[in-house]
Amino acid sequence: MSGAGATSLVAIAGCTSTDNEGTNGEGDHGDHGDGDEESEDGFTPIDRSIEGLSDVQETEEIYLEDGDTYTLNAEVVRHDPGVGNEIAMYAYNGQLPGPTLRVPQGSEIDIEFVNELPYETTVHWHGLRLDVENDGVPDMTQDPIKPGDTFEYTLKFPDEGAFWYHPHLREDLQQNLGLRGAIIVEGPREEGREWPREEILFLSDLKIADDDVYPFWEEATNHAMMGRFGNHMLTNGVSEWVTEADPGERIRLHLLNVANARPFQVTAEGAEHMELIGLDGGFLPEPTTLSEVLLSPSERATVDIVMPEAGDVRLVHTSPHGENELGLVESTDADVVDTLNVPMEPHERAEEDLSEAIARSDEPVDITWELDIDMDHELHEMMGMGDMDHDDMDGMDHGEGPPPIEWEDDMEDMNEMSTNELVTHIIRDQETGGENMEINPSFEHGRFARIKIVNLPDSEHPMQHPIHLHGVHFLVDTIDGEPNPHPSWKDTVHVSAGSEVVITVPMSNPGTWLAHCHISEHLEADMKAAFTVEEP
Ligand SMILES: [Cu+2]
Repeated sequence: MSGAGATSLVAIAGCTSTDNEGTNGEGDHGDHGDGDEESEDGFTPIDRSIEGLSDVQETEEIYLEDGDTYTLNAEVVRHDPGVGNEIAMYAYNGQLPGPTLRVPQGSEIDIEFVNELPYETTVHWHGLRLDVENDGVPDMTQDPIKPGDTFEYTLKFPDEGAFWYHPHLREDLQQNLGLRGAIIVEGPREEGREWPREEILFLSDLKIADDDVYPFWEEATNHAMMGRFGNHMLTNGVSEWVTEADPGERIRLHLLNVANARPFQVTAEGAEHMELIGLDGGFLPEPTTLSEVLLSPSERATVDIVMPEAGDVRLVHTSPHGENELGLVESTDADVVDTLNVPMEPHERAEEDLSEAIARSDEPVDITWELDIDMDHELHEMMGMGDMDHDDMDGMDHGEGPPPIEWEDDMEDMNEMSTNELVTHIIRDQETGGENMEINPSFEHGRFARIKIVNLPDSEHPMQHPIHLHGVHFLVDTIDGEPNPHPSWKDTVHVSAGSEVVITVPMSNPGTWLAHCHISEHLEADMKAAFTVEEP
């Protein structure tokens, strides 16, 4: 799957620094070699040396049982993600994606985490309703883990489904460079029912320039306005992901959007059909046949595809800007198998689980959050716009409100220079006017809170925001006043520009938790609030 074993390396242009500290990427990251240039604003590029790094490894499936301890590290590896030369990437246990953890529902597992990156990090266990001290939020639930230090996480898995883990410190660079892994929580499975073969697909992108990633600065996050959109699409860290299946075979795909900013809209061209089974951590009461599935950053979908009697299936990202191939399922020469009428593992449990939240649809909203942006005057000056009315800015004058989704970065220069020092993304409590970490409403344990999220259509740069709540799961109740056609427990809700959604959140897990936008650069630009679930 990777460039492992390649004998010739293409040196990164101008990079002459060496790492004498061994193979794990630790070392003096103050030495950037002669060729690394500061940005115009004096920011330092991160170390991109590949000297002495180990090759990336294949992703392993790790089966864990209740009470097990597993050791996980984060390190720098060398890998060609399909750009034609090896570059420095970040990996959990040397693997990209990191090891897949398969665990039984209801179990408890310890993770001994070792930070072998040259930077501080933490690990967030996305979607798990675990105890708050294990949630991995720096300066909130734990101190940042320094290079060389360890941290022990205790994970709990009350819910069946597909979850994931990723860094929660400089996520814009650490996750983008490869830190992500899947957690599959397996519930009880019924005798005589089929569970199809599963494939886990991490969808992401990289912004490549001059044979390496476009620079990341140590001191600040660039692309803070829109997020970093890549120009290379990656599935499981490679640009040409391929598998094989028999004609008529049913394959269960866990699709995870782990990009910084890009929304993916996935179709399965050539498939007999595609069924939506679940979203984020949850299952739908009934599978739904559909032609495409939209995933904002950190959202997941579990879909079944059924292979045609003849021919391959192409997994494609489609947007108004065109198509990108994400993967290929090649047909074998085997006889056609009929999986269309085989009884599948049922999820009646999902309906029962969700019914109490669905029944709250008529209840009033408890709090309303507005999504907004504040751009520094300096950014306007830099673009030569002075005090120009922002309605006149290129790409923002649409007459009938903003486009609901920004599919690509069509203001690249301005986006790149908008650091998180110049742009603040805002969650604002409509009632109190409190913004970002000034917000921390408290809820009684067991209460079903109703939160409305309004993505202001007339902000200075309206765009979609995927809002993620830690520690709890929720039902997306309505989207622009209409009932959600795909009810499921979720942990992230995509809110289009100019849209409003209402979510119903069972306040099930005591602690003070983060709620934030999962566009990595928006998180770095302060787009986060807290909420508290009281002790029972
Ligand atoms: Cu955002």
